[in-house]
Amino acid sequence: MSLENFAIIESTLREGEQFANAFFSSDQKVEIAHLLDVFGVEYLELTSPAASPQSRLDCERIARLGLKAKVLTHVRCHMDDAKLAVDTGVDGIDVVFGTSSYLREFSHGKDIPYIIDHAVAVIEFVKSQGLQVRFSSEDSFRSDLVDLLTIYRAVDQIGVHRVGIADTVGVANPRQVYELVKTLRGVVRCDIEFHGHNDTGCAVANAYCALEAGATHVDTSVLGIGERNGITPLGGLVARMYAYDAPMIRGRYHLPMLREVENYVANLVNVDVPFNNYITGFTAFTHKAGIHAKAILNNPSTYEILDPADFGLTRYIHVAHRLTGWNAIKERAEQLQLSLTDDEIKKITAQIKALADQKNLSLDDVDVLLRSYHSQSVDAEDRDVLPAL
Ligand code: HCA
Ligand code: CU
Repeated sequence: MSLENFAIIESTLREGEQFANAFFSSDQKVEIAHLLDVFGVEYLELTSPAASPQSRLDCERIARLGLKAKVLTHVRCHMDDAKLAVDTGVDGIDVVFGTSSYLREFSHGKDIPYIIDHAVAVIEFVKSQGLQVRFSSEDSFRSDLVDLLTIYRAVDQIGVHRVGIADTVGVANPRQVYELVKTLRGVVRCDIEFHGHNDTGCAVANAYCALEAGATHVDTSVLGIGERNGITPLGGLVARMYAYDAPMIRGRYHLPMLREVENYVANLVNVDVPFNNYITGFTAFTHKAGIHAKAILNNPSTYEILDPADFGLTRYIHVAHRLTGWNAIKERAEQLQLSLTDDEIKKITAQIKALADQKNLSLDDVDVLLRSYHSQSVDAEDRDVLPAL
């Protein structure tokens, strides 16, 4: 079943290059490729060698790195581009054609028999060179279903390795993705890839539903960077799949690398990792309300489906606010190695809540209170044991 056998096609070096702020030097591309390879993605997809002379050189360079990940490049469904791509030494070629009525009318103006003829010629050529080949239709969700299935059936019959469904404009919802992939699963024998844009925030859910319906490959990019607001983010897909089967994801990927590759890419494209980012956002493992903090201290699974330690991260219990509880304050006192009775902790907690009603407290404010309470109680004990002078 695909949910266990899925593979990631990491497209930061192709779709990600289409992000507004992206410019990757050759060395930076190599570094991204290495980081993603150590993380363990199964495929890397690179910008077409037809895009520019440097893009061609970069394809050749990355294809020669000897990475564990298979290296793919992404080209239009043209024989000239396919020849250029084969010559770069990559492991496989992803070809794409626009099949939607919009693209057929306003972009390339080609009809379905023309698309099939070209696809068949390009696929047969790439296969004859001993490379893997995938055929995908741009804007699949606004393509006519009969057209789409006719094209996919034709390319499947000549032995394409994968067909791709692309939600180019981010219009699809999870149920539509499920239905289209399920229908396609009944028509082709080859693998099925899903590429989803995130314009309406469905890219992770759509990718997951594609896998549930029988897709085998999902396209991602680091932090989701790509055209407009991008595609399924690598971290988001990993979080989703971890929630499905944590041991499988822990076994397959070197999870602590996620933050490193995200920070590296964020810095290159001049963006901050969002506060609410999957896994690595700065509040992703912060617990605040007293009830949450108490339960988390007893058993982290109460409010965490992802274990931060698996990603080389730590949880944080936010104690300095009016929603706090005495269990959280007690934990803080223990961290500071201040021994206070439960009654004392409860009194301090009440004081913290009263103060936090007046102003935004810092952890320092809490620590000062805990320390001064502690030293008062130690003084009091000393007075009790010392003989009065
Ligand atoms: C684009 C092309 C693409 C290709 C996806 C694919 C898309 O519009 O830039 O090859 O499956 O979103 O359709 O990224
Ligand atoms: Cu895209």
